Amino acid sequence: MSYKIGLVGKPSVGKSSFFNAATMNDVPEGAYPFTTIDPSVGEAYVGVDCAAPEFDEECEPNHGFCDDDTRFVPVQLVDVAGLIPGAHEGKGLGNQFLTDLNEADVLVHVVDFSGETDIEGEPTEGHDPREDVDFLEDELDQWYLGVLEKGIEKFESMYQGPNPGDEIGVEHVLAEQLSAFRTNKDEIKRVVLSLDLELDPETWDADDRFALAREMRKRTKPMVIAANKMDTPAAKENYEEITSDPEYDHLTIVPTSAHAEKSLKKAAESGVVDYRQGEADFDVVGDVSDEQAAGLEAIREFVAEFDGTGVQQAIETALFEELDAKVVFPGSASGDWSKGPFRDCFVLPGDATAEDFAYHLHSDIGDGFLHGIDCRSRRQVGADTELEHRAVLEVVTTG
Ligand SMILES: Nc1nc2c(ncn2[C@@H]2O[C@H](COP(=O)(O)OP(=O)(O)O)[C@@H](O)[C@H]2O)c(=O)[nH]1
Ligand SMILES: [Mg+2]
Repeated sequence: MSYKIGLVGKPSVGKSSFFNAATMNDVPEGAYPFTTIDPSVGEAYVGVDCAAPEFDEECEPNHGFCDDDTRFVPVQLVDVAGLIPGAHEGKGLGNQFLTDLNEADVLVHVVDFSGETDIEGEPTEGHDPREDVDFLEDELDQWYLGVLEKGIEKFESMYQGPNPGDEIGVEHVLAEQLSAFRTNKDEIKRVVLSLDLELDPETWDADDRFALAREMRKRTKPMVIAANKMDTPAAKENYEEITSDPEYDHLTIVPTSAHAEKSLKKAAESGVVDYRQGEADFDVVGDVSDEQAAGLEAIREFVAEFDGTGVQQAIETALFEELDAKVVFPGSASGDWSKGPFRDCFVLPGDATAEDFAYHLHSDIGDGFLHGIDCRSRRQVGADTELEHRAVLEVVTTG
């Protein structure tokens, strides 16, 4: 039931390293294409300010954990196998890759900003990361276009009935064909109209079809770029260049070093440093060799410059900004925390209402929904009220 964040990109960009750093699991890494054969699924966390202190409570998380008033809520991270050019035609792991990718709610496109891997993931120098960004977008767009064209074909071959009012709208047929992309006829209709097209595929030329495929992809595959290997000098240069290139304004780019995150987590695990994931600093608390100390100081400079290692930031940006999700805490307006204070914290779609939240808790709670109570203001909240990010809500039911 938890949200799925998919790590995508060509081979050898650091997807498995990012995955391991974020989940602290051990998946083989190395500069070989297809090291990761099956998508690996692990648990990562998004951090939010815990609501418990506002209520003078100490939270007791059922899932995830709380560290110094930051609540870490579990999400699933999927390390999708490396994508190579031509996947939409079945190359590499082709269609399997695309199927896995569809299961993700939001994507983190890991890009090797050091330029030390070519488009197929083989070692090189001076490769322009922009090519990788373009290639992934194009690969996805071609895939969408293929599915869209099948839908158009189906529509055009349909018998349209003898009376003008009997026709089936193209949006119905396309919605069915594109259903794996989690869209619907209303969204398709909106997109068609937003592109100044008519709801009649006979009037669409090749460019129109491509524009439609691309727009559908953008809407249904929200994505963050993790500019990885930012601990290398070449990556910093590329980062400067790309973030000031107006052609790439549409991207959300988070500078990351999977290596730095992994080193810090390992050092924290062995008691050498005190580090909370996502933070821009850490304390050395154990004995370290000169070599270790130098390594840690280099990481300290990095996290100071980029406001963290970027791994946590990329995951949180994907979920909260690109996907626009939010968290809601079930609460007690009367302060009855006898079942344990702030045990749960749920991730919900950005537009989730009080009633949606009730259904998320349990279908019986949704069915019996009377009203909600905002535990901060103690005000009553109606079924259709959209909840705020970090809302604390009690649900009052008939039962
Ligand atoms: N400098 C640097 N190298 C990295 C970083 N992340 C991964 N790498 C290296 O890039 C290579 C490919 O990493 P891997 O995680 O297997 O990539 P994948 O094929 O995309 O899963 C390995 O040699 C990693 O050590 C990073 O943040 N900085
Ligand atoms: Mg891998």
